[in-house]
Amino acid sequence: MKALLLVDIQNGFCPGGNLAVPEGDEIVTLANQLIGSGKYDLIVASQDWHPADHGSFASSHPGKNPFEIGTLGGKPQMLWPDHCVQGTRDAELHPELRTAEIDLILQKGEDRSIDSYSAFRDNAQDAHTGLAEFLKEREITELDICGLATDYCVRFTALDAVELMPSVKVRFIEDASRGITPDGVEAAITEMRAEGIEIITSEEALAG
Ligand code: VGL
Ligand code: ZN
Repeated sequence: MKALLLVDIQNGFCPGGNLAVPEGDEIVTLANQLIGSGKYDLIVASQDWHPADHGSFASSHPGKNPFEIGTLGGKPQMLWPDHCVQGTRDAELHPELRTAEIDLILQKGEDRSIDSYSAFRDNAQDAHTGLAEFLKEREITELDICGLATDYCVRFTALDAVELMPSVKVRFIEDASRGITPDGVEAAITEMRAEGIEIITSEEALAG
């Protein structure tokens, strides 16, 4: 059984959003082709879903600016602009994404005391979202992952997928993803490849 995991394809990570990823919106057409391809038995989308006072926001740290390093829960934390606040337009999935065909929309990042890049568990690798169990129950053996942002949420989601479901074949669809910085994307791809994740194009994904 094969699943597609669409990571954080939200207004907040697209141009005009609060934490815009360059060209983030350009993946929506490819994501829709993957959704409609008939290649997947199951389609899951994750959604960054923060309370307004989330601890990853620079605005929660007096004197700090976005993209500076602060601390959260005693650990270094990249401080972000306020983004994907629950119930706002910024947090909505991109309006052109074919959401009717998505089987599960999984929200993450609700706990203000910790960030959660991965769709599987928080950054302390502590609280699990239940996604691994959900995929195991549905006997998923192959998982294709794409979305935003390659260097943060996609990266940690893919690495957790191989760690938590060692028997599942995990692939990262590079052209259906975008990152915040080119260096971050390069490091993410190197790390994913080193962990056995196959780096593929959407053309390869659509071909099988
Ligand atoms: C993300 C930074 C903060 C992401 C989410 O979706 O990659 N990045 N929150
Ligand atoms: Zn976030």
